[in-house]
This record gives sequence, structure tokens and C-alpha cells, in this order.
Amino acid sequence: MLSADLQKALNKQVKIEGDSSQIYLEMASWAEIQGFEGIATFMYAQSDEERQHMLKLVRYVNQRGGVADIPAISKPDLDHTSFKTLFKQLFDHEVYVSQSINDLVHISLTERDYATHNFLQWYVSEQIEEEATARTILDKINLIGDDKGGLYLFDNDLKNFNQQGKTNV
Ligand code: OFO
Repeated sequence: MLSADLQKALNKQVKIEGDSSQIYLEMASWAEIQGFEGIATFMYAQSDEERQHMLKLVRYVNQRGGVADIPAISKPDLDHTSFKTLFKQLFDHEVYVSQSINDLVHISLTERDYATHNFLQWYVSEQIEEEATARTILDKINLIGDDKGGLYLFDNDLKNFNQQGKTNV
């Protein structure tokens, strides 16, 4: 059975994962309107992944005798001045998510809830991957700058990113 504190912390993470899904969705839609099909495809897929992260938590809380709290949808507030500002926000967000997972791991250990600790290890690994992906994308964007040709090629690369097992950005 989950403690009240751990349930609260896990439910907070449910909301964070839901917010992540909305952030990627917002970026996907924006990129689509700008004509960047590859970036849009990548972001739509990431948004779905984040929703899965949220669902996994919801099911876990309920499975452990808790009550999952389904959050309201928040509107993302992103700066679209450039791709650089956009992807920087994404990277910062993933760092924030990793920190939040670390805090959860800490609480589970403090409470000696080893089942939750074990459950959270999947998120720990996932965040390593997501942070690395966001960092790689940001590095590329920093290199490309405002070069239209570079952006075109980058967009093409991202089109196949999800099928390629996230290796070739
Ligand atoms: Fe849920 O992994 Fe990113 O935020």
C-alpha cells in the first residue's frame, strides 16, 4: 500500500508527464504549420510517449491501492521566437522532469517502499534517453542556426527518427 506522501508525489508526476505530452503536442502542431514535417512527426510521437508515461503512473498508483489523480490539461506557454529558443525550452523541461523523478526515487527510498523504487527505475533510464535526445537536438540546432538548408536536412533526419530506434539524429 502506498503512503499518503508517496501517493501525492506520484500524482504530481502524473501531472508532469501529462504536461510533457501537451508541450510536445504544441511543438508538433507548430512545426506542422511551419511546414517542418519531420519535426512534427517526431514531436507527435514524443507526445504519445509522454502520455504513456502518464498512464503507466496512473495504473501503478491504482494497482498499489492508491487513487490516481487525473489532472486538468494545461496550455503550454512556449517561446517560438526561434527553433533554438523552442528546443532549449524542451531540453530544460526534460532536465526538470529528471529532477522530479530523482526526488520521487529519494522519497521511495526514505520510506523504504522498494516496490515503488523498483517501478521508478524505468523512468530513471527513460529520462537518461530523453535528456540525451533533447541535448543532441539542441546541439544540432545550435550548429545550424538560421541556415535554411541545414534546417531542411535536420527536418528530414527527424522524420525517420522514431523508426530508427532513436539513433540517427
Ligand atoms: Fe516522460 O519523459 Fe520526457 O518528460
